[in-house]
Amino acid sequence: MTNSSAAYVDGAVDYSTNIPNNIGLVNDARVLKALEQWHPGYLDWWNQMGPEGFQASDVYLRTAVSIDPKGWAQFGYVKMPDYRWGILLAPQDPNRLVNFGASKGEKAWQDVPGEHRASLRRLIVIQGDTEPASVEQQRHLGATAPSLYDLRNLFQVNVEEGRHLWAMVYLLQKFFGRDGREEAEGLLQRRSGDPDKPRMLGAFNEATPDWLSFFMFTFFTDRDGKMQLESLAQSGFDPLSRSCRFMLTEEAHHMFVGETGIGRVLERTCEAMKKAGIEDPHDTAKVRALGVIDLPTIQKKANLHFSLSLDLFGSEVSTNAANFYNAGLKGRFMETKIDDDHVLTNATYPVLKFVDGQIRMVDEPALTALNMRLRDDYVKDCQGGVGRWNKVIEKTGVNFQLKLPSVAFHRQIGEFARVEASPDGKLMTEADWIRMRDQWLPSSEDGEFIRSLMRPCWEIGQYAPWIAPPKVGIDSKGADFEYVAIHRA
Ligand code: BYC
Ligand code: FE
Ligand code: FE
Repeated sequence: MTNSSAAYVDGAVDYSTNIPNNIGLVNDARVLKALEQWHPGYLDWWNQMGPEGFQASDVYLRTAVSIDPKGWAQFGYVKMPDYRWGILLAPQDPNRLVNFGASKGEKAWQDVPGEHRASLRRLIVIQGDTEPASVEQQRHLGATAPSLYDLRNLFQVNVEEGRHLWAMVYLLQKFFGRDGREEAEGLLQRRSGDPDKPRMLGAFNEATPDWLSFFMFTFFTDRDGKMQLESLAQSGFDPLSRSCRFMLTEEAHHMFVGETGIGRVLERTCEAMKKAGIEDPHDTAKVRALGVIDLPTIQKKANLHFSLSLDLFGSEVSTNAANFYNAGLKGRFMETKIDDDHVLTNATYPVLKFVDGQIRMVDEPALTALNMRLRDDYVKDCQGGVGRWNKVIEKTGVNFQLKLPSVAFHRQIGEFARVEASPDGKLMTEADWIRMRDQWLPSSEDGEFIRSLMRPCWEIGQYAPWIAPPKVGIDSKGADFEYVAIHRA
């Protein structure tokens, strides 16, 4: 950490201004002032819409103190409203180029190219909008946390999503003048689920009613965040790229919370079944009587959150996506590792479509198929995690496997928005689908059962009976560390 002089060590975070940063904000009076003016509104938003009831608690949080991957985090007790949200960008590479699209080979842009201003602003605003939305969706969960460890992880995710909002607001304030300031204001005005001023993307207006949903959300929806950030990290607009690259280092923890959260639920359920001698995972009444979440209900939650997250990729065939790529604004997952011309004007990509009453693969121009391509990469990434969950089940000897549903199942956006399909991809009439709905998605009865288990467990080292303790704690602490010192507001 540096002292309050104007100089700052590259990579280290300057805490001398109100807004911690590693970009020499102290020398950029205009942007510093704009951010300082935005700051109180942000804190109002946090106090109103952030985690309910724990603002006075001491939370064992990680704060970024450097962008060096080996030493960027510092742990300590913080009251959330005092968290040092700041602006952190990955280091600049002076030789970086635009790596794809019509401007491929140019030096990466340090400023916004005039002709791409509107597209870029839109991408940044949409990205920015999801961050506070997720905090709003999760704000009631503290009251039913299954342990102090989980409570702390929830709050860590929440403060970092808050920081991701800061990351996008910085770009708006620095590069988009007056309309950037208006958009930054708008990001504090919209509210998840509010019919009059909803958040921009569908999944971010859904409820996160319980901890099973929270874990599924951080597994499936934060993973969309990862894929989108990876694509934006390829951007020819270098400040966006650098910003997203740092955000990705934080994203890894969010997905860890989701994956291990569900893994611990599976472990607990399977152990309880084994101990009680229940062989049939579908005997839900017996399993539920043990006070654990039956595996078919976990599958239904996965079906719901996977399908909601698939909608976040937009239409399979999209001229927006083609334009973003062509303009050098948003690339593909692992763009620079792909062996092709990175222009794609002559390439095709197979897209799953609904044609003549059937689901079929159709070759489309690769440029317009970029959303489909990113979604394919996403599905592969999800598949890996589901495989790891199935290993947890297998190890206990219970005979059950979780499966990702078909991409045609339960969709609101794109090719499959107008058809009904089962989780294994069979097309069906709407009436049949409605009849089967509660077999495939959480029913109100499932919701009530889960809610009945959601009792807070706030004693140090204690875990709610429906979830196993973690194998390791945070920052080399044990499962019995006091991760949150609760002082109720
Ligand atoms: N809901 O050509 P289309 C994260 C709109 S998550 C509502 O099909 P496009 C996080 C679309 O805006 C990552 N509207 O799609 C996770 C367009 O409207 P206009 C967030 C939708 O534009 C957890 C129209 O439909 N980041 O970070 O190619 C916790 C036609 O669009 C939806 C990004 O998404 C929808 N689901 O792609 C915290 C990256 N889908 O223009 C955080 C930035 C589409 O006709 N965003 N529409 O008015 C993008 O790259 C693109 O906007 C999208 C959509 C991929 C979202
Ligand atoms: Fe985020
Ligand atoms: Fe996240």
